[in-house]
Amino acid sequence: MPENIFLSLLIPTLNEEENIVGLLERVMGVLDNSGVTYEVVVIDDASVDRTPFLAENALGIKGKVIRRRAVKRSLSLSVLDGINISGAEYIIVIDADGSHPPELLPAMIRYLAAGYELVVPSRYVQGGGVKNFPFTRRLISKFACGVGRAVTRIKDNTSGFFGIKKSCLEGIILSPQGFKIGLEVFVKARYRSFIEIPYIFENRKKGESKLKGLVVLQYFLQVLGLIGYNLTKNAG
Ligand SMILES: Nc1nc2c(ncn2[C@@H]2O[C@H](COP(=O)(O)OP(=O)(O)OP(=O)(O)O)[C@@H](O)[C@H]2O)c(=O)[nH]1
Ligand SMILES: [Mg+2]
Repeated sequence: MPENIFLSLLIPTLNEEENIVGLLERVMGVLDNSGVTYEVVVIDDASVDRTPFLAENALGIKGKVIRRRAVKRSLSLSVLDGINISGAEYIIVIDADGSHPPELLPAMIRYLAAGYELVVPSRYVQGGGVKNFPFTRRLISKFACGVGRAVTRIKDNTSGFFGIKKSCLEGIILSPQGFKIGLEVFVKARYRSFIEIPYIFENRKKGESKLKGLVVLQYFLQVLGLIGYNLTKNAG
């Protein structure tokens, strides 16, 4: 494992008190054994439960919690806050609900260190898949990723699990409406190489799902916005 790597691991949270401590313990266990220098940044969007408090306790000196107090919650802007305060060369973003296995972090770091500027764990490349994911969610996910292919070559483009060289993000403007932060980054960031690596996504076991009807509608608006973005970029 490369040792001269400095990594910021960003974890956006909203009411994840049932998941955050277990996830942080897994994350820190994996990263402590990996030999990289790292900080964990939890970006909490005014959770109404004990998430930020539990995260601070679990992290100790290994990271920090940003407590957002914005008028409107925003997953994209939360991740952007994390990127902005990070001093690291590499960023990895991971969900707090346990759907994304932290055990994949060393492989992601190895690919970043080998020169891939974007690394995306993927359900939709050979060897990848989902576990305990209801049939309707599977369909929605596949359909949404298919739609996302209109704006990016990344197959698992609705995921919030990715690693990127921070310099590829300089100057990019993320949409505050974008719930699918990965898609925003896959379309807007300036990376010269990427790789998707297979993994098994596991449906959240605890805590409330935020996937409501409105989110699906927002997603289609987000894709339309990104089609417009690509057209303007290509024309300019
Ligand atoms: N900071 C911040 N984090 C959020 C917000 N909404 C969701 N999150 C976090 O972002 C990650 C992804 O959200 P999820 O609710 O898991 O979204 P999902 O995976 O599409 O759907 P479910 O797992 O079914 O809920 C989790 O770590 C959430 O706690 C938000 O508005 N602000
Ligand atoms: Mg989830």
